[in-house]
Amino acid sequence: MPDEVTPYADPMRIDVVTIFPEYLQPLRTALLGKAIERELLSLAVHDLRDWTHDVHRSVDSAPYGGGPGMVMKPQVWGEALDDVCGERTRLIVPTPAGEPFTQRLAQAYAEQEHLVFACGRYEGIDQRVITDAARRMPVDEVSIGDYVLAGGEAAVLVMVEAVARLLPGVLGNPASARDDSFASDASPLLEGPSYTRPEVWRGQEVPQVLRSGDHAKIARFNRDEALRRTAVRRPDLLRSAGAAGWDRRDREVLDDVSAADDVADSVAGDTRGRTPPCDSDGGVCDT
Ligand code: JD8
Repeated sequence: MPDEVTPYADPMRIDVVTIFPEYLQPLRTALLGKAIERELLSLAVHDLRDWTHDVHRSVDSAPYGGGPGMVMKPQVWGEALDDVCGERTRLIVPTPAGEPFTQRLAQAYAEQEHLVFACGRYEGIDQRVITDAARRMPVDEVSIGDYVLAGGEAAVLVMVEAVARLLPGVLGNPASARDDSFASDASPLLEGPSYTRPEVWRGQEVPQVLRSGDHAKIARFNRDEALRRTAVRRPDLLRSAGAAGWDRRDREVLDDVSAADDVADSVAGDTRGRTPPCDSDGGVCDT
């Protein structure tokens, strides 16, 4: 455990509003649970139904214009956000129709004093709740990926973990956040493969260079592995980085991959992301 970190003047405050408060309980475990205990951030989870006034505590009604499902009512959300949001609030509304959540956005959120997450369910939240809140505070409609969830809670688990690990004192070794993948345009590469003891496992040997102690060779090996993996799994990241940042060896590695790619495509079709079967001598396959 790193030496005691003096809690910062005002650690970040996070509020979450949802009709399933228990869904956010995992945020009080592991790394984030420790950070909350050490007051490096504060977390409050609110039940939206606490702002209903009818005996059925209803939060949804039929959509105008027809269509499937139900929509969450503006009045309940309006009262809830009036109580939970303040002067320094940035409101984040998860939605599949939102802007992509990225490491860059996580870094921006980690600079904020107060984040409020509004978890929708059903077909979503009446849009006037977002436009009304935007009259008083910055509001982000954000998506964590191009797939459809049943509500915003799972997205909040993802975003709060991505933000909280960037807060001062949360990670034992802050360096591990600094060289995160996606952390900045300077590092558009995916993480390469990792290995630990034993040296040989099920006939697979840890690459010798990693046991050589030659830090320059190890750094070069890790970069080559990260380049290959990124070229195969996320060529879009290489394109967005542009060729300026590649040195001669980088280009050699990337040329090999695209050459191998063309062969692979021409022979057997696309192997993206799937670990090809290891060749017979049990050596570690490079992907
Ligand atoms: C919030 C309601 C469900 C969505 C009808 C299914 C984020 N990447 C993401 N995928 N899905 C969500 C998400 C889904 C949500 C809500 C976020 C509130 N739903 C709705 C529209 C279609 N049902 C998300 N972030």
